[in-house]
Order: sequence, then C-alpha cells, then structure tokens
Amino acid sequence: MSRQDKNPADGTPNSGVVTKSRAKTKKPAMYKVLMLNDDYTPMEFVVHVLERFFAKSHEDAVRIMLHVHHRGVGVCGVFTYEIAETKVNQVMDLARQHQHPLQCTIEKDGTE
Ligand code: TYC
Repeated sequence: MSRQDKNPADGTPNSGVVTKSRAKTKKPAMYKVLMLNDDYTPMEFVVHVLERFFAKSHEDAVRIMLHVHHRGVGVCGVFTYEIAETKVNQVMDLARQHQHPLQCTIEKDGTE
C-alpha cells in the first residue's frame, strides 16, 4: 500500500472510491423589475421602453404594456441586483426627460 492510499490524517487505508469535490457555487439572488401603471404615460412610450431597455419584441412589449395597463403592475424582466437597478434608473431617467410619470421598481424574486 503506497502512501497515497492511506488517509493522511490517521494512516487508515482509503476505500478506493473516487469522489469529486467541487467548490460550492451559489446562484445570485434575482430581482424582478416591475413596471407600474399610471394615467398619463403614453402607451407607445411604455412599449418603446420595453423594447429598448428590456430587449422585448414589439409583440411582447405590447403584451406587457397592456398587462400593466389593465392590472396595475407587471414584470419587465428578472436580473441580478446591479442590473435590475441599472434598468430602473434607465427607465426613470428617460421617463423624466419626457416628463412622463412612469414608475419602475425592484422586487426580490421569491423563486430560488
Ligand atoms: N395607462 C396608460 C395610458 O392609458 C398606459 C400605461 C401602461 C402607462 C403601462 C404606464 O406602465 C404603464 N396611457
């Protein structure tokens, strides 16, 4: 029996079973970017925001905008915190530039 076949701690023989140990990687916490309805922001502007900052197709953007319009709130996407925060800032900055009251917030994603 060679040296490698013994447990270095106490010198007892190893089982010979090869086990793989992998460093534990944790998935990052994810955050939903939520869009809120209001009475003044034009529908086309919301669709544009969804296409530009959330890479939605025109059809998806219209669907999400109408969901928010009818239900009051909707999910634009799910991201790590830093990205979610950046998206919210981009949306709010553009809305402010156009003097629309559009509001966007972050909510921690429960699934994970
Ligand atoms: N309710 C707005 C309107 O009738 C449209 C709208 C949709 C505004 C979604 C905000 O997040 C929003 N012009």
